[in-house]
Amino acid sequence: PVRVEDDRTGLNIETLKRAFLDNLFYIQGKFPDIATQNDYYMALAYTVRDRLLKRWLKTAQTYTEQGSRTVCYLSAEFLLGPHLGKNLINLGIYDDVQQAMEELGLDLETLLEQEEEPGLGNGGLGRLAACYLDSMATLEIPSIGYGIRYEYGIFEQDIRDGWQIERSDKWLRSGYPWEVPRPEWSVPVKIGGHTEQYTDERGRFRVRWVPHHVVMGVPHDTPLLGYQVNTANTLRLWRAEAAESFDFDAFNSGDYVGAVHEKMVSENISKVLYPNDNISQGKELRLLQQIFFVSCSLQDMIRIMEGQKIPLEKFHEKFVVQMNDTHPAIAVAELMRLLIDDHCMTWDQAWGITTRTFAYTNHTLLPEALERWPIALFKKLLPRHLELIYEINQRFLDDVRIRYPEQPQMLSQMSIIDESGERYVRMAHLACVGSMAINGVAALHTELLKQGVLHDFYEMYPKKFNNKTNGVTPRRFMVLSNPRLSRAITERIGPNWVKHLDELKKLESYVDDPNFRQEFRQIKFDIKQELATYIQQNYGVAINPNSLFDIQAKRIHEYKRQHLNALYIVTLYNRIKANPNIEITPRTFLFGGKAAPGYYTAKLIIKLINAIGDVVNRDPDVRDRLKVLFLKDYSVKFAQRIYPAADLSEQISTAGKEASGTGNMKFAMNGALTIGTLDGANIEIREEVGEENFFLFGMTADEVYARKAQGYNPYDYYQSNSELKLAIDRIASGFFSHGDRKLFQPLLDTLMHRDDYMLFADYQAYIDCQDYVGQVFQDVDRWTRMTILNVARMGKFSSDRAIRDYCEDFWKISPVPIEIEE
Ligand code: 26M
Repeated sequence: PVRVEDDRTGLNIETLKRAFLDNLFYIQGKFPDIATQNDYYMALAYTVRDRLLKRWLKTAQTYTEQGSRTVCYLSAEFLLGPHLGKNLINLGIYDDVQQAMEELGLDLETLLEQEEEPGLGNGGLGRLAACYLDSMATLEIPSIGYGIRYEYGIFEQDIRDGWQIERSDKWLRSGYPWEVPRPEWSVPVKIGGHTEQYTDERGRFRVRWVPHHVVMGVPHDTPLLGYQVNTANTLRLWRAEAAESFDFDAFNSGDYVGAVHEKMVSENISKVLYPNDNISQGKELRLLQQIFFVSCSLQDMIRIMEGQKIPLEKFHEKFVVQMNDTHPAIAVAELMRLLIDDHCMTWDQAWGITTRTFAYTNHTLLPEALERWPIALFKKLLPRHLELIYEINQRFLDDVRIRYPEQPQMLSQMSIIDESGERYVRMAHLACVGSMAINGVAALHTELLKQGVLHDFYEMYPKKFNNKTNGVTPRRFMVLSNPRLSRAITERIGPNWVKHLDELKKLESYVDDPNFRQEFRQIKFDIKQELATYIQQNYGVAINPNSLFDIQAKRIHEYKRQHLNALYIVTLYNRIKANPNIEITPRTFLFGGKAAPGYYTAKLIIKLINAIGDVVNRDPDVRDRLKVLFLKDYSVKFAQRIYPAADLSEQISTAGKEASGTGNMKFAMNGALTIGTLDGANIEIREEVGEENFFLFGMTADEVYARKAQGYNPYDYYQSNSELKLAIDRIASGFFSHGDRKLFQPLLDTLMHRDDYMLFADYQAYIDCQDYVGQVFQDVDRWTRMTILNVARMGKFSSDRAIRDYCEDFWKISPVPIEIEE
């Protein structure tokens, strides 16, 4: 082979070193003497990218030649995390690259640290999309992820004086080696204006949409390589750009500055990720983002079909389109528009295709998160879509009328248009009507959907409903993030577990093996010590690696109840103050997570945790038995360090509120035990690991509803529970706020008089359970046994299992292996 060829594909250590130095010179334009760590990171990233390319192109070529059926995963968010380490793992060259770097006097860990992750998501929903893309590639499932290339991802979080401060996330600042722009496949997206009816040359009734303006979507592609396979699928993210010719020639000739302003407005569409998680605000720009990426993606699918000479009538045979929540649900109307207006299909033909194409995943039951758009806004931005939605709705309501002739209230309940007050388009209803399949993300969640928010749709279309319990990728969240644990596992049961996570079961036979138990404990201890060093260096707080590391890392939300955790800390502190010699298990409470910038109560919870930490960490009476830290700027990168260091995973949402949770899975896979409610996937985790290996507390979802129905009065709990009263009073007294009694009053008032998330009702159960956790932790043998069994029994929660289920049940897609001749 030619020398150049070999440098870009070869995997042996000498070649890797040569290729790396070559990229340092020709891409970064640096000699080793003057190169920064970032230059070295970039050189290595390009070296890895070169090795992805032949697999990526071969994958694309194979899919094109075979005209493979393809999953299109539509998501407003993809929270990928850093690429470099994952690609080294998936290529199987992590150790060799580590050695190559060492031989060049560099430290791979340091280079991996350089990578700025694309934070193009808020939390669970975006991260789930990323895990699913990893599993689809690993399972050799043809797939395309479609989304938005936000210029600013999720904000960077800083903590000042205990408060969250947001800084913009300039993730593209130092260059991003993992994408390839494809301007030649740009597509136009129409916005605003009006519609006109006309009769075409063949005498057919048609509608023409005359937009107010047009925005271009420019695809930026990232290859996503699977684990130990040649499959590298594509993540295609759209960047908004002004349609030059449109603005400059047709309309604004003469008004140059006006035209540039238009350009700016167009490019705003992909400027920033909305930092809300589980709350929808009905902002115009957000609706523009949705139609933008959905229209680009559907047009792209049509282009792909045309390229493969597949007739459009077979759209639903070529593609299945999975909608990640309702954020892309406008796709139902957009596909209808493309098929009818642009490709001349009849209504019935277009509807037949549409309803065989889409599937919809619901991720939340919280009413404030259900998306609805004011009709007026819809009409202004998407006049043609509104007409189509009215038509879809009318035909749908005809079916409802036939199904429920005696129940006229069903019409208003199920209508895609909410007409109870100001009129809205209900996106979940549109998604349900337009999809062949509807799923929740954990068994309980799916049941609650069927009983609650989507009950009427379940009655009408029972066969569409389906549960798909979430999963996470063991490549990133075990092999990459916890190499020592992974090696210890592989030494015992071989390497197959990485692709077949059920094989972790084989670890059960080592649960009494003193050797394995010792190694398991040692690994956890060493990782805790490393985190302790990091915390000492970055926060100046000394923490004891022998203490119980009790971690809650997730978005800050009242329903997730970080403040319940805080109440336990205050309770422990009160016990120590009352009796300084009391025996308690030393604990380190760690928190991480971002609050939506406009969510005042969530920000106050962050302040509360920091305020408690400031007092507790310095109080000599505590004698280092408690430490409380809020770790700033929680991200995928940081999550990978946190999970392996945890002893206890806090999954304490009010039952019925957390659709699934996925952090719960990542902690447990890394040998943490869970303290949790019967909510989301916790239920299934507990079922798998065994109830004796899970710390359960609190009301069930049914009990929550029943208690609310009875009339819940949190104040009664406050008055009758002395420890609870003491904890609340301590906070209210200004003890943690330099005497300021007002600071936490809004939070305490809500708790005492509303307590929507029922912290007080669960308080005692939580305290008791936490005390019990503390006791069990003292019994090292028992604890170790429990953690090993947790790891051994987590097989179900691989995203590979989830993806296989999606494939079998509604995608109807099987693997397409990619052959590469060496
Ligand atoms: C909506 C409108 C405007 C701006 C933002 C949004 C929005 C963004 C993200 C709404 C919800 C968003 O995410 C919700 C989410 O992350 N849900 C979580 O999904 C996980 C994966 O299924 C589950 O594990 C979590 O339980 C669920 O909370």
